[in-house]
Amino acid sequence: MSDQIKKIMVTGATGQIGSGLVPELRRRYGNDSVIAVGHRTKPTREFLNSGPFEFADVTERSALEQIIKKYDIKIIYHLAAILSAVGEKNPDLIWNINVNSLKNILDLAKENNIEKVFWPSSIAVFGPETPRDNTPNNTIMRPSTIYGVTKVAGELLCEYYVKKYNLDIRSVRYPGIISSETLPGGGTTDYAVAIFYEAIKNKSYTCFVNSDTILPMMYMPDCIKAAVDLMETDLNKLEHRCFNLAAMSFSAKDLVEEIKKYIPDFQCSYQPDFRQKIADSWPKTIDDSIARKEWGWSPSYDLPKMTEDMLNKIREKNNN
Ligand code: AKB
Repeated sequence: MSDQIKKIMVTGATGQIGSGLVPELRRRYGNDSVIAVGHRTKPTREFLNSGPFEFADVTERSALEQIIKKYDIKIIYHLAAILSAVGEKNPDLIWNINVNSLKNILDLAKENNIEKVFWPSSIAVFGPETPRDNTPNNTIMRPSTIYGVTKVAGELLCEYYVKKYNLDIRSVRYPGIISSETLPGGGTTDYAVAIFYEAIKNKSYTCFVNSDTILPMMYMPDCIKAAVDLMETDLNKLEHRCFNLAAMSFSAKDLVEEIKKYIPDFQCSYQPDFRQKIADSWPKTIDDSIARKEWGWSPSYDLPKMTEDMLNKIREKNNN
């Protein structure tokens, strides 16, 4: 059976990445082949009408199992997750969602002959002891956030299931994701999305990290491309299963300057909060040469191209 007609389940389907990935998977493999699974966020009518949607809590294994059996799922994108800033405020919740739900998915994958699993890791696996410039794929992973701890635990869990049960699990370490469609919820890199909405609406923004804070970021089309391309790569080509990804790195100040090219009277002030410490513990730039070599990863958007597209898309949305 080709991947084209295999049934795909996407958890976290109404979240930031899911909202972009589900339509792309439906476009590629057919609407009925992609089963979107969401929990709290109510899907839009457009989302509901474009293909199957199931409500389920990813921490309830039996609910997921029912969906897997009902649709004869063969491929899973497990995107449901809590991000860094919310995680710091609710460690029990983040452990339950990020680690226990992943274990549910991996156990179900083992028991139900799931052929491939995609699970997003993050640059948050790195910490203050990791080299911050050109951070290598294989390096010190001692994060100082609970979010980072759940991502390291997740990576190790995936590695264990690959080795012990011969599962095909693939993963990327996403940087901050910038998208015009859905707002992120509770991450440290969220300022790089909120700033666009505020620049258009109010011409001013108060940023919660310092102006010289540099972080790795990626625009949504590249984020989606990475997931799909990695999942479509022949397994024999992959020596690694978890990959650093880079697209662009910029400081908050660089982003402000870029936005000012389109909105010259935009003003940004800086009031760092607890998220500054998290940002300071993460890499500034990422070495993604292994992803480039093993599966041809190459991003399409840099800071200027992303900024122009974000402003156009948000303005279009506001006019509709
Ligand atoms: C966050 O800020 O928590 C996320 C991430 C870098 O994983 N965007």
